[in-house]
Amino acid sequence: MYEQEFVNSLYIQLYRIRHFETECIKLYRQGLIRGYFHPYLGEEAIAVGTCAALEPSDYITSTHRGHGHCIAKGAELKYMVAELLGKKTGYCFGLGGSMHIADLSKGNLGANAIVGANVPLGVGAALASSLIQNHRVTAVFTSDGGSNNGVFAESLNLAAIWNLPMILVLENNQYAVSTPISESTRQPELYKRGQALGIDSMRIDGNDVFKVFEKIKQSAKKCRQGKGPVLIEMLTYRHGGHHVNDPGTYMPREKLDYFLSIDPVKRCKTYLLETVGVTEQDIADIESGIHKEMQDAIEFAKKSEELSQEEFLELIQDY
Ligand SMILES: Cc1ncc(C[n+]2csc(CCOP(=O)(O)OP(=O)(O)O)c2C)c(N)n1
Ligand SMILES: [Mg+2]
Repeated sequence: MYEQEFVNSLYIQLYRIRHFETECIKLYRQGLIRGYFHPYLGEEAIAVGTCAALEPSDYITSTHRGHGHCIAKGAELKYMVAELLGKKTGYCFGLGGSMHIADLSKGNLGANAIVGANVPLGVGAALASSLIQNHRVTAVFTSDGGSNNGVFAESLNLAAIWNLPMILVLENNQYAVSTPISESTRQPELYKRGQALGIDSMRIDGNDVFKVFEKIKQSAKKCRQGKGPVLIEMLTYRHGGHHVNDPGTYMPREKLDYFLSIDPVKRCKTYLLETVGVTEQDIADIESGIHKEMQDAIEFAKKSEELSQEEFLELIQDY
């Protein structure tokens, strides 16, 4: 059995991401968030289990569906909401938006809207760690769609031949937009792509936060011993369409119901109640604390301003 404090910390992060996404979808529907918004609902255990198993100084690179990765790696909700609302108090001065959030102070090297493009960036970070021997591990989040981008194979091959300290976290939610993996590959067991390159690779239940934590912990240890990289395919499912305005009607109801029944947030809550022995009131207290944090974050973001033209021009001088 896991310690109460540890399970609480996982639940806090799972629920924080769940609530953040739910509230931000409302802001999106009010027209306050522009562009695309790809919810992480249903996949929270992957980000939370992974980042809980990393050291704070380790790195991540993230994707277009990246809010959960950022929060799990320690992002503050108020700067996240401000970024989504395009405000200058956001992580990237409101210039990056939903798909381009970075926070170098927490080792988040950035999300990326180009599917697969964060994989070579992660290899670069891992190569740097290997050369300067800073013992940091890079967890690269990618997706079933990302694994079909050519750069995926090239990057993994380099990581393999150079034994880089990199964990490829392959979030297999079984769709790239509306295309099921059965139509995009003949080999739906995506971890086998790592095996083909001589990489220690496996598939696990991506809705089980404890399993994710354990496998990442072991993999990070291997990486720090110079025995990386590792590829972990994490099987999961979105709770809805590809983005907020996609009703996801192509997703078979029984399959969605199955994944809703193994919802990662509910599973961790059940563990807290039935195995750790916390009370419903303890859980309600955690959740209301997060509701308050999110309310404050939304207020902070709404009150913040956008960059002025002068501020924008001054800022880009440095780049
Ligand atoms: C290189 C590239 N091709 C196409 C797109 C358009 N696009 C955005 S998300 C997406 C599907 C992504 O599916 P997947 O990689 O499985 O990630 P998921 O959305 O399921 O998390 C596509 C095709 C893109 N952003 N980048
Ligand atoms: Mg996918």
